[in-house]
Amino acid sequence: MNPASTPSSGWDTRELDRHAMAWALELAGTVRARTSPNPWVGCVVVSADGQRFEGATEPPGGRHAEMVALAAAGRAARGATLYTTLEPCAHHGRTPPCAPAVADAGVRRVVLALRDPDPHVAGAGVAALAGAGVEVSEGVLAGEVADNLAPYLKHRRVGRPWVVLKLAVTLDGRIAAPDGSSKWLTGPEARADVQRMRAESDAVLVGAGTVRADDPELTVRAEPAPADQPLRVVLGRVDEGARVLPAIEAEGDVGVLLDELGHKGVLQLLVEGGANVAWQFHSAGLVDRYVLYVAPALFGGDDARPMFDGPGAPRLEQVWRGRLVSLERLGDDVRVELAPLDPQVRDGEEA
Ligand code: AOF
Ligand code: ZN
Repeated sequence: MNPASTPSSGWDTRELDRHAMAWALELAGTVRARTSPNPWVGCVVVSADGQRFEGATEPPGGRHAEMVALAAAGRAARGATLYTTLEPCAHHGRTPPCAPAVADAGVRRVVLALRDPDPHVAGAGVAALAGAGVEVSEGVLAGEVADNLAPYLKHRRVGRPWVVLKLAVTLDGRIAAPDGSSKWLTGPEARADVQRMRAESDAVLVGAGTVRADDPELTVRAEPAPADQPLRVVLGRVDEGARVLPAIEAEGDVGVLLDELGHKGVLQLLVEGGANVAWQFHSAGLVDRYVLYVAPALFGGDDARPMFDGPGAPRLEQVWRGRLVSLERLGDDVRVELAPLDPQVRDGEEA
């Protein structure tokens, strides 16, 4: 999508709002790996005479999306409609508040997808805009934006990171050979996708057993290199000289660890195995997304390591069932993304 192709006549307001918000969401996506612990926000300003200006959140300490778009619009902001994926802020953080700046620029109408659950904002931005006489429309593409911003929303609501469990498996559900080795099960396309997910994550976690078996570095090597490498976290103790060092060596309850990582501003934690770590997170119901890279390969026996090291569902009625989020071919491998069923649905079924 680009500004020039945006139709401006023959569409009703609802369609134009959705179209401009979809574009704002695309802009947000371009800065996904560079804003944490702040949200990645996209903004489009459409002037009264149909000119379009864009903005996306700058790295922490930099300008918010609305300020970038307003600066691009200059005087054309007067009488314009401003589309933003997240409610403009109303507080002084590292940067001055957006909502008063939007009103001062003479914007006539603000269209937003979601309110900002950060306790510093939480409706104060909408109130400031409405108080200054700016018309506010909420909820446009709310579902799409909520999916995109899920790690940020969870962090601000419950104080814990969004947990992605990533495992590379053979088609017979095994993640490592009997000797524990597991490198290079999947091909280059799948490994590039892991690099992308690492770049989007603020912390990467593995078990000490995986460190001993594979000696991983757990860094982002994809270009462009991120400003900050993700924090490296190991469950258990690591031998001196391991390539993963320096790392946080954690012990004890993983729920407490999530609270601690949330406190450090970790919005997304990528859990990369092995089987015992996967079991700890899965059995405690702490995984928000399961990403499995399935290789067209079979260990072909019962001695290779399974995905989960620990007791599973004892009876068929207790089998874990998820929702298929996406299914994609990556080279010779298949990427499967699953989400836990909506808690309300699970509660409903149990009732
Ligand atoms: C917006 N637009 O693009 C973003 C917002 O320390 P600061 O000043 O950068 O403020 C960070 C907070 O601002 C962050 O916790 C979130 O509530 C909001 N982020 N707000 O209006 C943006 N990234
Ligand atoms: Zn702001």
